[in-house]
Amino acid sequence: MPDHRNHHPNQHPDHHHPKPPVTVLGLGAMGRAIADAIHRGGHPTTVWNRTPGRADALVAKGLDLAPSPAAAVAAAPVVVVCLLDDASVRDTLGALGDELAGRLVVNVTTVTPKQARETAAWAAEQGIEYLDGAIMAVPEMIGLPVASILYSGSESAFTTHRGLLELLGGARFFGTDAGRAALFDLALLGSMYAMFAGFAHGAAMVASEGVPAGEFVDLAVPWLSAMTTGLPGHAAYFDSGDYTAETQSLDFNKTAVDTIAEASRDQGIGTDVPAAVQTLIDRQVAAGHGKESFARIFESIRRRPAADRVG
Ligand code: FVH
Repeated sequence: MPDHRNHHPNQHPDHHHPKPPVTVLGLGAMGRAIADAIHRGGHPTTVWNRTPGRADALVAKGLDLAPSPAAAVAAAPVVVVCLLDDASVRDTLGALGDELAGRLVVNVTTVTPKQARETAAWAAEQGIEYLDGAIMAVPEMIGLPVASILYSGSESAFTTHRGLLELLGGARFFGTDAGRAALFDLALLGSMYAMFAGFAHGAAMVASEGVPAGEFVDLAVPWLSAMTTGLPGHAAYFDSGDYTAETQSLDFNKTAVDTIAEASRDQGIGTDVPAAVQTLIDRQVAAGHGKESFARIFESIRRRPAADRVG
């Protein structure tokens, strides 16, 4: 686990131990937070952004603005890339193979595991050291211990530059397969989006009778928090493949979720969220697993469903 004992978000440069220069490509909300944290950590920091003007506040703090990606790359041995998506990374880095050769690229743009692996393979061909990063934080959290960033790819880069990486938040290495951090990133984000969709559905249900979400949330937070204590039990089912139900069978939960869908229709709201859960349950029930645990919905997801195949 990262060690934050010597870390403070407002670190200032130590002139006795100068830190290596760092370049940050991309000054969206996240790129700006990253560049600022790195600069506060004492690294001479050069930035570039496609659209001019987004660097003004950083330049006022002493960061250097490069006129082009090539000039930005030339300014530092470590290049942090924080762009919108994989396409923008390709747009920006694609023509910079020669300039980037011999440097380290830390790509914290959200990408798929496949895209991360492809970028890592491209980097290896160009003689670029590559570390893929997945940010589990919003910009306001960058530089604070509560921020968590997952890395995979070059282990030596992770080890050598750990101090730099920990300026952004907790840093955890997931192995030399560059796609691994992205895998965990999107798995966590997927869990989060489903939870938020569930909350939105609940809020819509009470809103149908004039209850504000601000009132509903007071009940939802402790309820959902309590329910997360069941996750390790679900994980045990998933890992063992033994779905013998002690309580809460699929049949039992089918009744509950069907009732939620019916109530949603009665209240005049959409049923997309419970419908998704109904689909997962129904596929298992149809295959004869109704007496097994609700956790068996994992089997409806873990292999891409063919219309005629379950379990
Ligand atoms: N912001 C957040 O809360 C999330 C937290 C989790 C991780 N994400 C990921 O971080 C990446 C950057 O996010 P961001 O918040 O900085 O995003 P934007 O503010 O929208 O800035 C996008 C930057 O990308 C530049 N850009 C877009 N397309 C191109 C392109 N074709 N060529 C060069 N640059 C491009 C854009 O430039 P501009 O529009 O200002 O010219 C911004 O610098 C992202 O992967 C999140 O998923 C953040």
